Amino acid sequence: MAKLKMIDHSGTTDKQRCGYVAIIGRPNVGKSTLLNHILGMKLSITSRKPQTTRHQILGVKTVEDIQTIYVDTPGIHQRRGTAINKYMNRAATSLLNDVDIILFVVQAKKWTEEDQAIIEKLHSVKCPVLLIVNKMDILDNKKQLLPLIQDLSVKLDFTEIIPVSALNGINIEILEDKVAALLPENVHFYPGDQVTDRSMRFLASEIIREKLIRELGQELPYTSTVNIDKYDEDENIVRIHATIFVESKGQKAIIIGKKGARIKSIGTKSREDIAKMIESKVYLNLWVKVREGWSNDERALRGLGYSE
Ligand SMILES: Nc1nc2c(ncn2[C@@H]2O[C@H](COP(=O)(O)OP(=O)(O)OP(=O)(O)O)[C@@H](O)[C@H]2O)c(=O)[nH]1
Ligand SMILES: [Mg+2]
Repeated sequence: MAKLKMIDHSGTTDKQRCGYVAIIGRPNVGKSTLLNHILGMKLSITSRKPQTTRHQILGVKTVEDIQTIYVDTPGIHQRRGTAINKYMNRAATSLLNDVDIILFVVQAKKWTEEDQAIIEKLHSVKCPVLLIVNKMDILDNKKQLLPLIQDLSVKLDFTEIIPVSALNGINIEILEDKVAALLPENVHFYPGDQVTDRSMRFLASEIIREKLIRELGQELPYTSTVNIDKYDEDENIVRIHATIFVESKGQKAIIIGKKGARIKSIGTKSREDIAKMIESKVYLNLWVKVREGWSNDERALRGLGYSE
């Protein structure tokens, strides 16, 4: 790296900064909403239900000499140790020693045992950890903020504590400036116009999963996943064939709904969002299939895209 800089005569790499910033926290605190707000686009799916994000997703933001590579992660949790739960915890914690900065996101006024368990993991990391206190819009009184920050400041030696609202965009620019100041000098790893490492195919499967979660609310069989069987692009249209896998016939019936009404609605909403994302006409064919026990079967998981 140093050698590269010496032979570079343009002078641009001298000023360039680039680094990885992990966004971690327990489920449902607003990590993906935060990433989307920073990027100014909907990249990572969000919902009111915990455990929405299941994979690491990179969101790259390049502004002039500064490239920040954010990594959205699944919520770190302490639930039943099924194969998928373990996969999600691994996806969220495996990067802690490989990033330049960690944003530990918590929810204002709601410190839980799961937050405390994450603190234990953070004791050993070497990089700066910023505590992001999200959902500050739910505080009825701004006077609650100072004692709240004082309480949180004793939990770990945080580099910064920043109260934000990812939903309303409060203090996000301040957060981005603090991150930029901590980034190491480095050449940019991604082209300036690249936003993510993920394929359109993957993002399409995520959009379908989001509609599934949102459409089903509390009825959602947590053990559902989406597989893209075919993704064909031609000049005028993208044709996608996808399968929703569930674990029982009962779950399949719930997703299909009365006379197929629910699967139709999931399909329409997914198609609209995918079309917006890829700026093309989309044909979407959705199937629902039962694959018993997939979420607790390492091999089935790998076959369905859950592999590091
Ligand atoms: N009031 C309020 N709600 C928020 C804010 N940020 C996120 N939310 C809501 O919190 C819920 C969870 O948001 P997500 O971004 O999906 O949370 P997450 O941490 O990525 O969750 P997992 O992927 O399940 O770990 C959604 O209903 C969001 O709209 C905020 O600043 N204020
Ligand atoms: Mg998420």
